[in-house]
Order: sequence, then structure tokens, then C-alpha cells
Amino acid sequence: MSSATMPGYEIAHARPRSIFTRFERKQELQHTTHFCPGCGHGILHKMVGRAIDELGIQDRTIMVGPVGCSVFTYHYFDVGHVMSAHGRAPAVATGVRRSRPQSIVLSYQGDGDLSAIGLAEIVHAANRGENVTVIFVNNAVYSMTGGQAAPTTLLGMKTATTPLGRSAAKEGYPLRMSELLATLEAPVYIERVGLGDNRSIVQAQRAVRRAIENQVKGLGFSLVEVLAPCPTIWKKSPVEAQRWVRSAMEKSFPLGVFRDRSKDAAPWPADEAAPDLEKIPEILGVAGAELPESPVLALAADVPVDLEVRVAGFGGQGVLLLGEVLAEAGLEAGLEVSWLPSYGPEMRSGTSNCHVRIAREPIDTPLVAAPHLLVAMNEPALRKFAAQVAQGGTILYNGAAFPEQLQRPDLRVIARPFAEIALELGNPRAMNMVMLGALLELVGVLPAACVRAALAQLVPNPKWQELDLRAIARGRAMAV
Ligand SMILES: Cc1ncc(C[n+]2csc(CCOP(=O)(O)OP(=O)(O)O)c2C)c(N)n1
Repeated sequence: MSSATMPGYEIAHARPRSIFTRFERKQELQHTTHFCPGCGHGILHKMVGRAIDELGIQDRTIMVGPVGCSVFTYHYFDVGHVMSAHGRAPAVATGVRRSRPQSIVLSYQGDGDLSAIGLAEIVHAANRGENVTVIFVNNAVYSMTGGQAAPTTLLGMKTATTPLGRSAAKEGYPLRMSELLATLEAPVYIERVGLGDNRSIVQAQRAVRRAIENQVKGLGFSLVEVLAPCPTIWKKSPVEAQRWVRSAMEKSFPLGVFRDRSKDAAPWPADEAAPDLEKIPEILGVAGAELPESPVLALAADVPVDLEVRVAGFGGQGVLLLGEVLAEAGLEAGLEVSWLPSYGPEMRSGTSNCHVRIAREPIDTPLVAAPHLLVAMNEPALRKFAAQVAQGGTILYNGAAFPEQLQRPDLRVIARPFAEIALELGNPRAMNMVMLGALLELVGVLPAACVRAALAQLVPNPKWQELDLRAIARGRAMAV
């Protein structure tokens, strides 16, 4: 018989249901968290878990975890998760919340994350009044990386990067994020709480719940700043660290409510139902307008297409145009496409590459990390990208001899002097189109009519169009 069912026993504290019973981390540590003894994150995790339970939102909660000691939220919370780059959690939370209006989105961020690298993101998300909840864990340092100064480091506080203590003259004053954000119009609720003693902890629990509940009610942006102990980096015992929250941190960062419109805020406007799709042409003022006939020649639905291409070379070699014509041809064939250019720091003669995807199904990301097909217009491009080509993929290389060291037995390599063909055609700049021709021949599925239509869009000058069509035809013959 467990204590829960034993007469006379009452459970006062229990693990929140939204927190896992075992943590999928190192085998021997599945019952412990990675937080140090006395760490504020651990206490706060429990509070967030409890609020999720109480509000009954576990099934629709999505946590956004950025970089810092908060990064492992997915080990602990049995909810949805999205990881974000350092500081970008409010931007990611915005995207998640707007695309999934029924979800409850928590952006869980440290002070380095939120007030240094992510300062712009939090200010703009707050200023837009996004209907998300931000849990802001202020421990006055970058803990995960070993205790460098953060914008919130206290004056006089010694850190790895302020060994003599933070000075206002050199490093500026501690940034009071709650006060700063409370100058904006849109936020609904901003409170600073502390984990310095039990009374404060009870208040912090209330604030966390309120900040999440506001979102459940659709009220808009809420943020709770939590002054959290970090015994390890502060080089204090857990008890000393907790005391220091009260004696030092609360002096620099006074606790309090800086904004509270929870009672009178109107529901967040962007949560209103989206207009009917049929009404959109009317709203955009294009109802009844003649839309161009598209696609030019739709591929039969049973032709499978899932193509990931990387095109690379020097700026000026027409890398981006090749990718654009390819993607546009896909569009003309009624397919899903993406084209993502990637520029080097220089313009002409710098490196340049682009990612192209063409698929039957909607495309999740425009990034092509493991191309099926690499078009390398020169040797540096080949060196840079050859190793990334997916197993069984193909490399089209502009050069008669493929460098020995880059050979891979699992790849098909078509190395041809494409540049010479362009010269024969009378213009070295047509090399990209010669390579496009070879590529199209390899890909096979894109109808010639779609390629012509794409070219007409992107290269309107008839003189160049005619040259490009000839170049494509020559390239096709070279692929076999
Ligand atoms: C773009 C980027 N820059 C720097 C880092 C290194 N980095 C990892 S954690 C961290 C600081 C996190 O500090 P904070 O947000 O205060 O969280 P804490 O660890 O104190 O909870 C930094 C700078 C990184 N991972 N990514």
C-alpha cells in the first residue's frame, strides 16, 4: 500500500504530472536533473510543471528552449518542445504560437540569453504583445559557460570576465529588463519575483501561474523575471546563495509587479479567427482579376519528385540564376519548390551557393544539408561541398579531371569542361546554363516547356534567352 492510499496520510508535495518520472539523459542519472544543488532552475521547473497541471494544458503546451542551463527542458517536461538558437526563443515562440493558435507557448530563457544576445527578440516580441509567456531566469551570470558577466551582473560582482568586479564605467549598469519592458504599451503582465526565501517562492509560484493563465485566457504577452540562485558559479553554498538573492540581487532588482492588465486586457487580436480562404482575393482587392495560367505543364500526380540540389561556385558565375531557373521550372510544373541563396561576404569573385528543393509534398525546410545533386562550378566549391553529398548522389563538376582525393565510390560523378562549351557558344557566362542543361537531363522529370517558361520569366531579354536555350541543349547532351 503506498502512502497515497494509506489512511491518515495526505500528499502535500508531489511531482507535477507534466514532469517526467525518468529523465532520458545519462543512463545512471535518469532520476536526477543536470541542475546543481540549490539551482533556481530546478525550483522553477517544478513551479512551471505545477502551473501546467493546474491549468490542465499539458497536451497543448509547447516549450521553447534556447541556449544556457535552460536548454534541457525537453529532458524534464512532458510537453511539446522546440529548441531555438541562443536568444531567439521569443521569435520562435511567436512563430509557434501564431501557427498553432490553440497551443500554449512558454519561452524559458536565462539572462544571458534574454538580455544579451536575445535583447532585440524579447523587446520586439513584448512590443508586439505576442500571446506567449516568458519565464526569465535571472541569475546574473552566464552559468552554463562557466560564469562570464551578463548584462544583469551586479555592480562590483566578480565574474570570469569581470575579475575585478563589474564597473559601471567599463561594463555599464545592470540591465533591469522588467522595468525596461514595462515601458512598452503592449505587455499585459510583467512581474519580478525571487527565490530567496520560502515566502518569495510562494509568490513566484503565483506569478508563474498567472503569466501562463493570461495566455490561456488569450490576453497577450506576460513575463515573469525570477531572481534565481546559482550556487556553483557564485561559489556559495545553496543556503548562502539563497540568502544572496535577498541581500544583493533584490537590491539591484527590486521585486514587484511592473505591469498588470490581466483583469482589463482584451483578448489578443491576432487570436481572432482567420478570414475564410475564399474571402482573401476580395480582401486583397484582386477578386475577379485574371491570374496567370499556372502551372504551365503540371506533372502527372504519380510521378514522384523529391529533389535536393546545391549549386556552388564563384559570385559572377551565375550560381544563383541557375538555382532560380531550376526552382521556377519546378513551379511551372506544379510542384512545391524552395530556393535559398547563400552569399559570401564578397560580391563578385566571392563564393556563392544556393539550395534548391523541388518536391511533390510541401517542403519543411529550404536548407539542403545533404544534396542529392551538387553542381560545383569550380574546385573550391567542390572541395567545400563534396563531402556533404548524400550517399548515392551525383556531382556535376566543371572540369575535365575530378580531383583524386575527393573521389567517393558511392557517388556518380560527371566531370566535364562545361566552361569550354560556353566559350564555344560565344559567351563564357553561359556556363551556368550549360550545367543547368546537364542537371535537367539528370533530373529528367521537368518538362522542357516548364524550363522555357521559367527562363522567359527570369531572362526576359530574347538575345540572352536564345543563348541560354542553346546552352541548355548543349548541356543536356553532355550529361549522358
Ligand atoms: C550563438 C551562441 N553564442 C554563444 C554560445 C555559448 N553559450 C552557451 S550558454 C551561454 C550563456 C547562457 O547564459 P544564460 O542565458 O544566462 O543562462 P544560464 O546558463 O545562466 O542559465 C553562452 C554564451 C552559444 N551556445 N551560441
